[in-house]
Amino acid sequence: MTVVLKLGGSVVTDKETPETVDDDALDRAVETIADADESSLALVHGAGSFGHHYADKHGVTPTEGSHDAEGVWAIHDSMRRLNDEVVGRLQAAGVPALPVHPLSVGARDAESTLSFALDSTATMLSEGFVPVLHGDVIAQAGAGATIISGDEIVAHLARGLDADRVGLCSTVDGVYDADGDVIPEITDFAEVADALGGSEATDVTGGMAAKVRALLALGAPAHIFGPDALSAFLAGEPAGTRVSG
Ligand code: IP8
Repeated sequence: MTVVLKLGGSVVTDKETPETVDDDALDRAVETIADADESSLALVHGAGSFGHHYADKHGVTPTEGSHDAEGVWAIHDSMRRLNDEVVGRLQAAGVPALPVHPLSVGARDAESTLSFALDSTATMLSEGFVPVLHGDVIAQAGAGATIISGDEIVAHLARGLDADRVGLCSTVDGVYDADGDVIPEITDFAEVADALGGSEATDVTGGMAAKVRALLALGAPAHIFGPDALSAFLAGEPAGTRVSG
C-alpha cells in the first residue's frame, strides 16, 4: 500500500508571519504520522509563509519564470529550510524521513510539460525511508525557473508511484457545499461546479476547484481533510471529502 500525503503550507507554517513554523500544528502532524502504521509513505509539504513570501518578492509564479539565480535560490533556500525543519522533527519522532528537493530532480520543457525523476523517491520508499518533498522552484526551458506547487508534485507522485491513496491535509475539513457542509464524496466535477465557482473557474492560487479537478484525474482515490482527520486518513478510514473519478 503506497500512500502520498501532502501537509499544506497553512498546516505546517504560520501563514501570517514570514518564515514561521506553526510548532504546535507541525508537532501534532508529526506525532500522528509517527503513530500511524504506514509502511510506504511519501510526504509532500507546501510553502506557507516560507516559499510564497520569496516567490512574491522575486515575481516568480508557476507561469512567470526568472533568470535571477539569487532570487531563485532565495525561494529554494526558504523551502529547503522548511524541509529541514519537517525532516528533522519527523526523525526526532522516530520516522525515517529523508529530503528530496524538486529543484534537483525536476524540470519543465518550453510547453510546461514536467519531467521529474522518481528514482530517488521510489528507492527510498522500497528501502523503508519516508521521502519528504516540497513545493519548490524548478528550471523551465525558455523561462529560467518557475514555481512547482506541492499539489503538482502530489499528482506526479501519485501517478508515478502508482499510489493506492492520496491525502491533502489542509486547514479546511473537506470540500464544502453551498450550505457550508463537508461533501462526503465527489465523483464528477459537475456535482460541485456551482459550489466551487463553476467549471470554468480558473485557479492560479491553488484554490479548491483546481485541486478537485486535478484529483479527479488521478488513478487513485484522494481525500481532502483537516488536521483532526489525519490519523483516520492514515488508518485507511473515511476522512473529509473523498474525490475519486
Ligand atoms: O504551497 C508553492 O507550493 P504550495 C511552492 O504547495 C513555492 O502551493 C516555492 C512557493
